[in-house]
Amino acid sequence: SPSCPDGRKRRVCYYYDRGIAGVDYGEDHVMVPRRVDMAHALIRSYGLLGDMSRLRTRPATYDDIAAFHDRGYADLLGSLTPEAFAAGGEAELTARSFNVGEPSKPEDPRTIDNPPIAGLWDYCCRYAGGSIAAARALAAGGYDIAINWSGGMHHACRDKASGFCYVNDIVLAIRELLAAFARVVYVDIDVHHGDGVETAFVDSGRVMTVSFHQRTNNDFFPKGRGNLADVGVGEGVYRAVNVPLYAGMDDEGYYGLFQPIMEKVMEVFKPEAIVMQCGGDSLSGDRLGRLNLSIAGHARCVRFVRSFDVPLLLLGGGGYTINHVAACWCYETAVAIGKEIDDDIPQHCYDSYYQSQDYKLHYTVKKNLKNDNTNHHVTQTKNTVLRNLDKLAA
Ligand code: V1S
Ligand code: CA
Ligand code: ZN
Repeated sequence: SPSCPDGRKRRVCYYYDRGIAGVDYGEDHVMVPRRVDMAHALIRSYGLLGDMSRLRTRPATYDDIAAFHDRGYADLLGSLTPEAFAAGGEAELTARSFNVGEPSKPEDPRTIDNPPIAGLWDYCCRYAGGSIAAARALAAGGYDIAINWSGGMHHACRDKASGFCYVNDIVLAIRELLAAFARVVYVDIDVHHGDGVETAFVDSGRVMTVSFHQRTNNDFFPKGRGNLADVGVGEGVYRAVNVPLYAGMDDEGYYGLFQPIMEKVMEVFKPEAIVMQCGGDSLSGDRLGRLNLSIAGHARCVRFVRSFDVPLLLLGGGGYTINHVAACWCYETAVAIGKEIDDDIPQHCYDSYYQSQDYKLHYTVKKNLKNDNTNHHVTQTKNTVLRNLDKLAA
């Protein structure tokens, strides 16, 4: 069984660029890049840095980014400052045309999805640089698993920002992997649909994208994307997999879909590398997501993917209850290494953030949250996805 009974260690490399921690989306914004610094501090305090190679990241270059993104959009990202945006005129208009600062003035300017943040280009180059370097390390064959918790910005499009994402580091990393591997699977457990990545490879026969995501009244972000019936086009038919879920989904129901679907994906597509976006907003108690996964349930998916022993790139993504996210990514780092870690959080610089979870890594999930996923919905969804995947079987 691929449920990882081997206990075998993997060669793991880990990327963390301190320059990301201080990035500020704005006081009221839900995206807090400091959560990655919190995860890093936790990883260090558990002594996990000794079990991986921490490799230096080099910020992505303009050409790295322009390998996927529109040059006009890259130029905007490279030149925009909050001051120029605030001054109005050409800079503001151009930024808005690329969905930076929203296409039109929102009622409340404090809640712009993609604000014109200070140090925008530097931020993009740093998180994308980590994912590109991680992909290159896997492609070179020296490592089994590469980790960049600052990456996973799955909504960014070729020529516009979307959903807090400016540069799509995942697309850039997959393109690097395609230089060395024939087929790549992308699996996305962020609570939101991985629309930017699906769109980039929707007609590709070499990349299969799989997203599990929340759906509520058809207006959960990104609206209209990730329907069960969206299966890819042309060469990519049946190589886009979408698993919409309703609010309240628990560990058991989630894994009951994840396990058979990923097993079938591996069987029919036979990828040579896997990229997993581990967005922490699918965890119970998230500020945006309404699923009810525990850290153990989230990490069980990572453990299952790891068990196939295919070169694996682990990325971050969403996650808006920052103590939960940092605990989750620390635990998943231990899973990647193949090491058990104590539930008691060691004393470290951020330990006060974990008071509400009694200084335990595994916080308690909501007990009385209604699970809107009926058995009928779950079974129908699973059967439809498996039937589609069967069409790829030789
Ligand atoms: N849901 C949601 C949500 N909340 C916000 C938000 C909240 C506070 C702020 F200060 C700024 C923004 N934006 C949204 C969503 C975007 C979610 C992006 C998720 C990203 C990821 O986790 O998948 C990966 C990192 N935006 C919308 O719903 C769009 C609007 C439709 C409503 C909000 N306004 C600000 C823009 C338009
Ligand atoms: Ca997802
Ligand atoms: Zn998300």
